Order: sequence, then C-alpha cells, then structure tokens
Amino acid sequence: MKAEPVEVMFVINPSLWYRAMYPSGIIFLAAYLRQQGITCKIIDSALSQKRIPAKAREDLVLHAIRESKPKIVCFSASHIELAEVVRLNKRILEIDSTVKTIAGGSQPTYRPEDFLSNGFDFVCTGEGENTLLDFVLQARNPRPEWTTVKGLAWKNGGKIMHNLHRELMTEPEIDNLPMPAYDLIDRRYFEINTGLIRGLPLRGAMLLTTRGCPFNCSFCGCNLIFGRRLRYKSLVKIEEEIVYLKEKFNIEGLWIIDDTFTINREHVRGVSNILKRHNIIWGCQSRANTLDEDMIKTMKQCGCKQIDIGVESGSQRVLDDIIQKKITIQQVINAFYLARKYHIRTLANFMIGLPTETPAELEQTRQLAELIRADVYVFAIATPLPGTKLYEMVGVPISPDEYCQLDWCGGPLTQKFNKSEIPDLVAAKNALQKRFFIRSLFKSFASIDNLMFFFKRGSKLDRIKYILQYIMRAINART
Ligand code: B12
Ligand code: SF4
Repeated sequence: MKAEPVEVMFVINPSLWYRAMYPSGIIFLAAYLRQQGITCKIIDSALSQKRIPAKAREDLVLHAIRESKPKIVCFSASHIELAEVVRLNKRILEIDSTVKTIAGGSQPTYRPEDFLSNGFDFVCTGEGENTLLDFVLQARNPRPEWTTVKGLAWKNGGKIMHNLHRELMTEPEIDNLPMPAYDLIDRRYFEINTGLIRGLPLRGAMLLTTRGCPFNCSFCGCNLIFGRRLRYKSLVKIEEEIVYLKEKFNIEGLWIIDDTFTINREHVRGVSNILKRHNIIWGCQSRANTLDEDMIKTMKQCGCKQIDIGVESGSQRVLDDIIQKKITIQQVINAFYLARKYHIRTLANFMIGLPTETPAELEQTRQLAELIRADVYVFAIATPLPGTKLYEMVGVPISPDEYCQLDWCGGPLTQKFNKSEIPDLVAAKNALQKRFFIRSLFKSFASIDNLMFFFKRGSKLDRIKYILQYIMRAINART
C-alpha cells in the first residue's frame, strides 16, 4: 500500500530503535503540529520487526521519506547522535534537495553551529513547539522570511544567523498542549521492560510534569532548553495523561523525567496522590537538598519505588567549586537515610575525574558511597559535554567528529580531558563499580519489593524473560 504524503516527518534516530525509551520531545512536537492541522508522521521502529544493522535502519528511513514525500524532516539529537543525524540528513538531501530539514533538542540547543556547519540549514534552539510551528508556516510561504522565526538558527548563504530568542511558553500554554502523540509511536515501547524503573519488569511510560530546572550544575545544560523557572503542568492535565496511558497501553509504571521532580512539595504531593489513585508504580530523579521526611513518606505511600539522586562527589570542595551543585554532604547523607527508612530504593549517581580532583577527594567519594548505603550505584567518568560550563572549565576542544567517542565509562578521549590529579580514571571507576556491582545487581532484581511485585502480578513468563535479558546485558557490559 502506498503511504499517504505528509507535510512533516519526524525521525526517531536509527541508533535509538529497540531501546525501551522513546524520545519524548518528538511526540510533544508532533502532537502540537497535528493540533494545528499539519499532517505529521514519525518514522519509528515499527518499520522493522527485527534487529537489523545500522545501515539498513538508515535505509528504512530513506525509504519512508521516498514514500511519504514530506516537505519538512525533523531530527532530535543529543551529542552522540550528531554523526548519524548529519549522515542521514545528507542522504535525505541527496534524494530530494527541496526538502527542508531541521534539528532540535539538547545538542542543537547547546551548539547549533555543530549542525549548521555540517549540512543542516536550520536548527531550533530551546523549547520547540512554537518555533517549529512558525518554521512550518514560513516553509509554506514561497518567499519564507526566516528572520521572523524566533528560536531559529539558520544558514543564509554561508553565514550562520541566530534569530531572536524564543520566549518560553507560559504555564497556561504548557497546560493547553495536546496529549503527546503516543499513538504515532510503536506500541512495543509500552511492553514489559526493565529499563524504566531499574530491574522491575513492567509495562511503563515516561511522564513530564514540569519544565525547567532552577539549578545550574556545571556539567549540565538542561536549563538552556527549558529555562531556570519551573513551569508546572496542572494536576488535571497530568491525571488525564495517566488515565490515557493506562487505558491505551495498560501501563503499570511511570518514570517521571522532570529534571528535578521534588522541588515543590505541593506539586509532589498532588502528583503522588494521582499516581496512587491509579495504582501506578513510579520512579523519579531528585536532588538531595529537596527531599525531606514528609515528602519521602508521602512518595512511598503513593507507590514510589525508586529515586535517582545525583550525589556526584564525596568532596564538598568539588561539589561547591567544580560541580556547583549547591548541595552539602550532610544533605546527601540525610536523603539516603530517609529513603532507606521508608524503603524507597535509591540510585546514587557519582562522577569522578573532575578538574583538580585529587586522589584524596576520590577516596572521600568512595567513603561517602559506603556511608549512604544506596541500592544501586552508578559511577561515571566526568565528561565535559560541549556547550556546558564544565566544557569551558576543562578547556580542551572536542570536535563534533569526536562527540561519539565521549564515553562515561572511559574511551579514547578520557585522558585528553582528564584535568584531575587521578592518573588512571578508568581503573579508578572500575574499582568503584566493582566494589558495588553485586549489591547493585542484587538490589535491582531481588529486593523484597521486587519479589513482591513479581509474585503479585500476572505475565510472569514475559517478566522473567526480560529480567534474564537485562542480567545478560549487564554481565556482557562488564566483561
Ligand atoms: C529522559 C532522558 C533520557 C532517557 C530517554 C532518552 C530518549 N530516548 O529521549 C535515557 C535515560 C534513555 C537517556 C539517555 C541518555 N541521555 Co538523556 N536525558 C533525558 C532527559 C532527563 C529528559 C529528556 C526529555 O525527554 N525531555 C522532555 C522533552 C519534551 O524535551 P526535549 O527532548 O528537550 O524536547 C524539547 C526541545 O528540546 C525541542 N526539541 C527536541 N527535539 C527537537 C526537534 C526539532 C526538529 C525541534 C524543532 C525541536 C526539538 O522541543 C521539545 C519540546 O519543547 C534529558 C534532560 C533534559 N532536560 O532534556 C536528558 C539529556 C537529553 N540526556 C543527556 C545525555 C547526556 C544522555 C546520555 C548520553 C547519557 C548516557 N550516559 O548514556 C544518553 C544518550 C541517549 C541518546 N542516544 O541520545 C543530555 C544530553 C546532552 C547533550 N549535549 O546532548 C541531557 C540534556 C541531560 C544533561 N545532563 O545535559 N536520557
Ligand atoms: S539539578 Fe539536574 S537538571 Fe538541574 S542543573 Fe543540576 S544536573 Fe541539571
């Protein structure tokens, strides 16, 4: 059957196919355009029923473009997706040079020139809904006036132009956004997997309840996208989305992807109560300084199974001067104590190898890791993402060709950007990871809570299959 032509095509990057998590940005954008009567399609893993090599997946994207003949093709990209997005964009323009292609998301926001110097004519910086809508409307114009599209960076001849900054949407505007276009992505994203709430084999989805983060940690560029003022979705709209996800995909769990969910006590209480009402198991990302006993107690009572907390370092100097995290070691200890007290599983994120970090400070990190008795530990080698303050601090230029080599576990660039006094970061990271590996694996899968969850639910065979796959992947990654 011939595909219907569409005006706008969104590409889920081939490297993301078969992962448990869909790119949320794309489904927000597609829903917004659709609400304005613009025909949209998402090229998704539904195109292929089995694992196929990367090149073949790219070919499927090109095939879909030939079939649907979109006027505009949209890419979303992090730094590690830059290379494939640039390659795919080139191949699309070879098929049809009249197609307008545009990139948005984290890396295009942090560094638009990475894309504009590599074959893209248009980049959206920051929040995308209104910029993309204006872009599509201008593209319909025989003489488009690109300078009028706020938030757009573009190429005028050989020159890179940065239009006026796009204002962030107001809270009422956020609340009026349509339901994200879950219906345009593959249903398999919502099948049982252990990726959403680590180790729990459940049917789940991701949920965004706020936009923005008031903090400004040096390694992160999140607030360049959604700003530093928190904008909340109303509880009514949040409940509508949860009901929709339950009815349509029979979800059991949600991972709240807000940058920091636990900033506003009232909001946390409101969302938690909704999740409880709908019997949803959930997890979220948090900061040690925003958690208190009352909040943790409410969260536990309302089905929260896991909180991910960025601890980063056991050295207060590194936290203050390098990471600029605005938390204290005492707040970290307290947060983990409270989570343990109320039996909420914790995931502690650490990073090692920050500029000027000494072996003694690394030892403080190890001691803090022991002290907090988290359930799951993740140790990463601090990696200066281009566009962040940490990148400037490290001061080592990393070219776009090298982005895909930036590796938290250690890679060819690790030594180049190591400005700490720890000589072998990979060995140091492996030693820490090894120390906590068995505990993390065991707590991910065999905690009392997990076992209760497993025995109380149906679909046991499917769940076992997913757990085994997850363990195999963890073992393979380690060897
Ligand atoms: C959920 C999440 C994940 C999930 C799901 C990822 C997925 N499939 O989308 C998981 C856990 C898998 C993940 C993995 C990783 N992530 Co992540 N992740 C996030 C997180 C917390 C939320 C993203 C999200 O869904 N936001 C909600 C949606 C609505 O927002 P959005 O995607 O930004 O989209 C809006 C705009 O950006 C824009 N937009 C987006 N795309 C497009 C496209 C067009 C054409 C237009 C016009 C506009 C536009 O419009 C959208 C609506 O306003 C962000 C933090 C953040 N605040 O962005 C980090 C973040 C995106 N991740 C980051 C990183 C580093 C990673 C990893 C590399 C981590 C790792 N060590 O492995 C991997 C890489 C994955 C990959 N292949 O890209 C970085 C990216 C940095 C960078 N320079 O690119 C971020 C920004 C966090 C940070 N600390 O800086 N991540
Ligand atoms: S609190 Fe989280 S999202 Fe906010 S700036 Fe720090 S790392 Fe980024």
